[in-house]
Amino acid sequence: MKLQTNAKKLNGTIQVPGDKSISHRSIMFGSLARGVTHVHDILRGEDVLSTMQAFRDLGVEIEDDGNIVTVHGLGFNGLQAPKKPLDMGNSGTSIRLISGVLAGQDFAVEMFGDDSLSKRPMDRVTIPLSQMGVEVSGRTDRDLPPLKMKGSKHLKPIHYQLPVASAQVKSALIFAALQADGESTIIEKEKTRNHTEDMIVQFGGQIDVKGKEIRISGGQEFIAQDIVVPGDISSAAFWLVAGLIIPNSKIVLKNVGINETRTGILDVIQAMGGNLQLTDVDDIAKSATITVESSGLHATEIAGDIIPRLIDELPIIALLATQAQGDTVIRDAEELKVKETDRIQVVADALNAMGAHITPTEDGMIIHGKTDLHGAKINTFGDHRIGMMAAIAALLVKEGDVELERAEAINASYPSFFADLEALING
Ligand code: SPQ
Repeated sequence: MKLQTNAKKLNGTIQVPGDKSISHRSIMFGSLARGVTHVHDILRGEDVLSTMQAFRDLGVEIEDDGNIVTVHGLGFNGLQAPKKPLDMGNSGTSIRLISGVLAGQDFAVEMFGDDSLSKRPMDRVTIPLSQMGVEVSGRTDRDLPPLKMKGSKHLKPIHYQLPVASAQVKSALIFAALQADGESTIIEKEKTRNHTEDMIVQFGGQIDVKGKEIRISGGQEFIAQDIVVPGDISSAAFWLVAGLIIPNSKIVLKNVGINETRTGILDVIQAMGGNLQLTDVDDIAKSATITVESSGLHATEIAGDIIPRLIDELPIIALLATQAQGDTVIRDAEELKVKETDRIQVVADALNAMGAHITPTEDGMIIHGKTDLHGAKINTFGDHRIGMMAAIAALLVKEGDVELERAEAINASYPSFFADLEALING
């Protein structure tokens, strides 16, 4: 599709869709709880729809009246063997977390996904799950999908130090540990998003978290809940950056999730001199209104334990850095290589094609700012965040067209993205 270029300003108030990580988990915990869970403001992006369909295929009744999603939980013992392979679409969260759920079920399943998911390594979950007694294998030595697995009703507890900073691996092991015979210990490499841990407590379960060490007992039961999903800061990130880099702009983002394991982008914006304000802060719901205005920006360094707090925002932060004075350095972000695309290479290639000066490195990139951007042909390669990053970059382009191939990838996390963009352009 042809993207809108040369925006004069962006103005208005946006409610971004529900948090993707919390939406996935609300379906999972709702299915595993006893009773009826209601989920308000869920994200109806394709990734979450994959999780919903997978649990329907496992026998869970899930209704959606367009407003509230109702999950009729079956408990850990009520899931049924699916009649066909489970389709995880584009969603790494679905396949990895559901592997942990199915680790404790004694039926055979197969899980597959699209071309992008079929290139993502699953060995990070299959290795520890095998140690717990699960039979699981994929393609090649990295266990690429499709995954074939057969869990066990007698899972061994695990004591495992994560070799990667990954909330998906941590969460898969937590779901397995919840069904194991005894207490498991999981030690994180870096602290990552903690929505799974939060939701265990919310659903009446027990988990002991001390810094990077998590202890969890098997044989727990959950009680159905009412969940309200806050707006996704990873979706809000596109408007935060757009508001900062497009002249004469002011964007107000209502009810955005500000769980501290996700707010690294706010720290980066402040470090770069961006004009950003938080109001209506709700400490219980962990949400706030965030307002940004066009700003002069300077380069910064992004590395270390902040990386997991902004991992999915790095593509759009790279664009932000192209509009900042000086060299922005991103390090310790090698995990970007195993996302929906190799986000180091694909981000650098896309923005360089538009005139940016980005040097990709082994674990990040160096962005030499500030540069003007021009027209180009960009391919998402099936990665929603590359598509949205390109759409925001195009707004800066004064000469030439920006053509986006495979733009439909954006539906994974933000189906109303272009409607919100139009509202801000006309605002
Ligand atoms: O679900 P998927 O495809 O892996 O989605 C991404 C994204 O950009 O939306 C990553 F590509 O988000 C992950 C995130 O990077 C969602 C997630 C979660 O909900 O637990 C955790 C992170 O992944 P990881 O590999 O660091 O655990």
